[in-house]
Amino acid sequence: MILKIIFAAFSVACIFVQQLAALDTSLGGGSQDIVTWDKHSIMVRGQRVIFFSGEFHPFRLPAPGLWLDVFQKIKAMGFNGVSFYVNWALLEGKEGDFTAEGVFALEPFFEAAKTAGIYLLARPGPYINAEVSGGGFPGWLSRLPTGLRTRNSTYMDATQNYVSNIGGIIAKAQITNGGPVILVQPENEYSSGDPPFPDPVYFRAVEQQYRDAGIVVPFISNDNSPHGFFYDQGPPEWPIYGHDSYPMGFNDDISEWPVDALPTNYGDLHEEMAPNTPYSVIECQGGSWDPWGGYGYNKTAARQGPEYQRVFFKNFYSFGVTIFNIYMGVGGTNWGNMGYPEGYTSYDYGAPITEMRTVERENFSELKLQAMFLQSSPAYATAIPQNNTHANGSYTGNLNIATTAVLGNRTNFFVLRHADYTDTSTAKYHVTLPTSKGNITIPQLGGSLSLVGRDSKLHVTDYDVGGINLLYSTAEIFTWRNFGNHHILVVYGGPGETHELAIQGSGTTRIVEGPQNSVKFDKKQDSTIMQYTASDQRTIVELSNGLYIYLLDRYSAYNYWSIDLPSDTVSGNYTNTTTFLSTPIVKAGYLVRSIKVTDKTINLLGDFNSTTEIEIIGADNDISTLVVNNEPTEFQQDSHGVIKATVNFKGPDISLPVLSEISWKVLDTLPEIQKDYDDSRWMKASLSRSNNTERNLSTPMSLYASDYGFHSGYILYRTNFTSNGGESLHLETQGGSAYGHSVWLNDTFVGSFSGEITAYSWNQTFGLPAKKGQRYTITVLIDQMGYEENGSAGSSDMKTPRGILNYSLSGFKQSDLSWKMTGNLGGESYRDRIRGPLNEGGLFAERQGYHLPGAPISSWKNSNLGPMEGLREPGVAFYATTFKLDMPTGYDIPISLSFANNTDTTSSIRCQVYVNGYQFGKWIHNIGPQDIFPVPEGIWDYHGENYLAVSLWALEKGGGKVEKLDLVAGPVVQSSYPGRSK
Ligand code: IPT
Repeated sequence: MILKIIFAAFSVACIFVQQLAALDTSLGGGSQDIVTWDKHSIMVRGQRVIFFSGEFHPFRLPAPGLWLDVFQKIKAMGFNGVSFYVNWALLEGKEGDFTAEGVFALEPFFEAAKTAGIYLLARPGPYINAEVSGGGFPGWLSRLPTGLRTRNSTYMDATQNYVSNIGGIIAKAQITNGGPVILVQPENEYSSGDPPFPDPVYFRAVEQQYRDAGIVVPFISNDNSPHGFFYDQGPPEWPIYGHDSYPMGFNDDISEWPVDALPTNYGDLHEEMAPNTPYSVIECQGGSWDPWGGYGYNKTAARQGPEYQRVFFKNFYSFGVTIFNIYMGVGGTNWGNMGYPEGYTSYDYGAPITEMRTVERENFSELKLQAMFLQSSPAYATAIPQNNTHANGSYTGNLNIATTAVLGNRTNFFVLRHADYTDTSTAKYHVTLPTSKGNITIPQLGGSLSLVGRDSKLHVTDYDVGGINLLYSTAEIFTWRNFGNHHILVVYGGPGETHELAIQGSGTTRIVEGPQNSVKFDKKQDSTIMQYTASDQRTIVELSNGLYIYLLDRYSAYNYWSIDLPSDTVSGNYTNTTTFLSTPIVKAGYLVRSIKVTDKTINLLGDFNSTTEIEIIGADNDISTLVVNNEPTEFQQDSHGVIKATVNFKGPDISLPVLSEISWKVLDTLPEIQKDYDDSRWMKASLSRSNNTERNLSTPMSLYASDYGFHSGYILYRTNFTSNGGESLHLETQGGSAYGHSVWLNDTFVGSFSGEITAYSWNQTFGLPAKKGQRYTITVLIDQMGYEENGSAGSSDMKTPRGILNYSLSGFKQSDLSWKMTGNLGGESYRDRIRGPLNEGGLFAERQGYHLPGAPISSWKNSNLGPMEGLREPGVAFYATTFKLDMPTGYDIPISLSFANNTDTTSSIRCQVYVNGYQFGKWIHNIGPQDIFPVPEGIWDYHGENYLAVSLWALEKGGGKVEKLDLVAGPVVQSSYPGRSK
């Protein structure tokens, strides 16, 4: 089957060989030799790099001063890479008008990556998916009379301005120019669509656009799953072949894992499809997006939590993956209408680093253990994954356990899991592993090993600990260090598990910490064998060859940090196993960012959320000064060289304004329903045809918002008629999942649709209280939720129109009515170049710029409680206030806006919040699930005046209010990161 697909793709390719010949022959490899690859891994200046990367979207954190903080946390997780998308819709809101300045500028992002020592994989699209409006396509593409993601020149020409500009910006940041970018992925999951899609000629043409823009580093692809697309084309060199994997699916709350979801054949497929490129997973599920009405991100994080990470990620290690990107590595925010209709404001994703940039999820700690192990194991990069067709029972004789081997020249890796990976029971086993001393059945010192439910473990044999041979270990390795004749090895196991290790060479052993009977020792195979049961009381064993072994349980191991410093002074490479493996290990708490040893001084930078005992393991014996977060700190150094100190946590004084107690101003932001409202400057719906290839018009004039250049937020329509008495109005509107609409006849409310998760469009008939002979205005307000994605190549899904699709007014012909409409001020000629093309919608207050700091609110009416006062009738109000923040320095304290209503007593309301002009939340109480909206420092001014505005649209009779609105601070971290407000 797979071969058939490959063959089909190949034959399609052959047809286009002549066209391909016309393209630049340097495709695939680029014309540089800094980043190279072979079948095992990429290499940077000849040094192998296991590219462990987390997806991070700068456009979802519009506070450039925080980017370095995020990069440092990724580095602390043991990762050396970040993959990032660029969102075209934000950079070319108007065709031909590309701009990437301010919060949209990428140069500071590149600079921060470089400072932290993070390599970048750039994924600029032009199509990105990513749960953003239109999958990253700007709204004006809706008007192209062609399918999207095709070789059609109308589409290709439309992409050219963006690709040449963004390609040029990325090109400057390539490693060949001293920047952090080492890989580029053109397009995104260009893998599905009705035949003839996916089209190899189109794919090549996109690559060519990027080559023309100056990209010389290798390309990498991301097939949506391993089909093998485009691997076998493009002489003389191929791009690296990669694919994505989301085995757990999305929006599932079930604690049961899906069956048959563990991809055990991907290693074999890789050998069949792309054996000459490193095995690469470009998006490995690291959480999940969450839809309107979804379960919320804590559930996502738990479902894709440590058990999932161990079973599914270690399965990828069993295929020898060396390019491994976790999607998402870092949560973010769909601020300013950038999200797609299925998603709400938060894009936390349940990621290891949260939307608030905290690192307290266990997902972070587990990934750190895994990444740190692989970065400490250079032998892994070249080890060969073995076919695992007969994995069940192999090496253990226990058919309930599957073992897959990755065999090196000398060092071997074995990945064990339950044969039924969903099994929740514990399996006992013995394992017989090949070693340089022959096959050894483990444990040798009695008892048995155990694999708890939904777990996976890595065992090693003949593993090099800086010149000392670890003959085998069933305990997992966190990391090791080599300091001349002083060595450290840190291992861990699940609490209560028995583990056995063998260190080659005779010699004596001594327990230097922990109960004297906690380890069984013996000598066999010319080695010291030791067995321990993992617990929260650590044991440290000293061997006479200078090796100290830290025997831990997994939860204790979470507190250990090992930092790969930003760049190697000799090669300039951002990661260097040799220097990394001679930097002291730190036991601390919340986060360690860096450790530097110069002369006799140690400088440690870390973040603390409680008073923490720290240890520095592997420092020279003559350290005279310890500086923690720039403060000289008292310490003791014990006879084994371990430095111990206490870092005190002092809770900050935080005073935040109480939003129900400060003064608010209010404005009626629906003047459109008033008699004297002047809509003469609105856009007349005058197009009798639409280029929209997704849907034919059902109205004499197009009412698709995209035809008039309105692509974000609320949209409004108005029409007039003279009544014959008691008309009924039928409307079909469309806005995407969870959207809503309200309709007025003059200033009389006639009805609403308050939204449903599965209702993308809605038909509704309204009886109008209209009196014969009188002239009326109908006003329609629609919440459009963003454009659909366009995942299927060649389709026009993103053009799915927004606005009024159809209408009829009893007793009138459709053509008797003429409509006017508006959306954001200026449409595609948007005015706010700071916050970009999507941040504003068509609400009156937005069109006046009243969401921006400096709005003339003093002339507005006073409002006692602001949005907590609310409306007694359907309508839209705009509340605003200003207040000062004076947050303590030396801490990282996220501030969120928290909405709370009692579900039973509330009618449908929709709120949007604006912080200093940035729309940072859409709260739809009757849909949910998001009530708390984090806003980053940088959007808040932590040391000055802030302008907060909240729009409140009450959709039902009786109006509505926000019952409780608060500023919430925390979690509080005493932070060594200085650069937040920049
Ligand atoms: C994959 C996309 O490439 C990525 O942009 C994002 O949308 C992700 O899904 C889901 O969060 S597409 C894959 C699920 C088929």
